[in-house]
Amino acid sequence: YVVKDSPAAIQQLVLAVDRILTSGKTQVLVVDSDSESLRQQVNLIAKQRFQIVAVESGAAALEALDSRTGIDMVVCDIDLADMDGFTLLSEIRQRHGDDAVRVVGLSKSDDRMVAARFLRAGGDEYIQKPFLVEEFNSRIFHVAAIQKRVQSLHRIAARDYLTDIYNRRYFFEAGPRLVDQALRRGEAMSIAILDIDHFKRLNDTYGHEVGDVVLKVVSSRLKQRVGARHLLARLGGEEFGIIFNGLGLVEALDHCEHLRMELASQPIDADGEALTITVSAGLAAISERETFDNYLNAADQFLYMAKHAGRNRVFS
Ligand code: GH3
Ligand code: MG
Ligand code: MG
Ligand code: MG
Repeated sequence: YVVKDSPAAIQQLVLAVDRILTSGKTQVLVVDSDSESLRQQVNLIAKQRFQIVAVESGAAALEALDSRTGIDMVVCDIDLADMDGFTLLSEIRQRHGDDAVRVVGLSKSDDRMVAARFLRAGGDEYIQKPFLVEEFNSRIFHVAAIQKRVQSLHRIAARDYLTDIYNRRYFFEAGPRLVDQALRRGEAMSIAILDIDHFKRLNDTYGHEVGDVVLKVVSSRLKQRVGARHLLARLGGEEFGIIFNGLGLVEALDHCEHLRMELASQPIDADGEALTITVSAGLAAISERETFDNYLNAADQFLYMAKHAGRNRVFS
């Protein structure tokens, strides 16, 4: 950000910095039906500079998790007014999977089996009330650190090493889920495969390293153009997959045509050379209940036809 000498610009900068700081913070959902106890935990966790959402029931906790993305950790009393912590825990795991949030249970129960049962049920930590502040802080901090590592491993596992866009594994994992969801909601969706034309020739002429630069530049241009609403992945080599959320065939075709023309019209600066590259693409829209693989195969066949028709074109 460039700060010009104006209050509005400075205000904008402050907001941006705040957003960046907030986004990096661990978000904790604190659940306790005893408002005094809730307040105590919120105060302690706030001192660790975490962002907090506090609720007094299991139902509210589930709602908060459904509607707010970014909650990293749930700290819940096991004896809630509307449901017990075991039910809450299993609901969380069922709805959000094992890795989305860490769950810490608290209880003033003197049943010494509670901790064992909670951990066995998939909880990440258990804290006996009343607790030492030092112990509470340390356990919360420890669990937050584990969750940061889980998230960072997830991120790495989903990315392509060379280009840092999504990888093949993530594409094939997310694809069927997105298709199902779109069909269920009656929303449009299209799937494209893009392939750089004569990429082998480029490698042979300029070397593999220049080829890698081209892959990075093409990826970053595609990423910028495609945007966060859709899913872009490198499927392998010089081949990319795009899932266009909410776009039917006509709109997605228009989008792909723009991508194709833009890539063809902006040479890539690599190793002092201005390299003009083109791409071919195949596109299929989802229509009835078929599998993700079927749509992908259809897109692949259109790609094949685009190549045979002379490349630098989109077929659907
Ligand atoms: P077409 O227009 O039919 O797609 O021809 P093409 O040459 O682009 O396709 P082909 O499948 O024959 O060649 C793809 C080449 O991509 C071959 C391979 O060496 C190269 N390649 C695959 N992965 C990488 C990579 O990570 N970096 C570089 N530089 N090249 C790669
Ligand atoms: Mg090929
Ligand atoms: Mg190619
Ligand atoms: Mg290829």
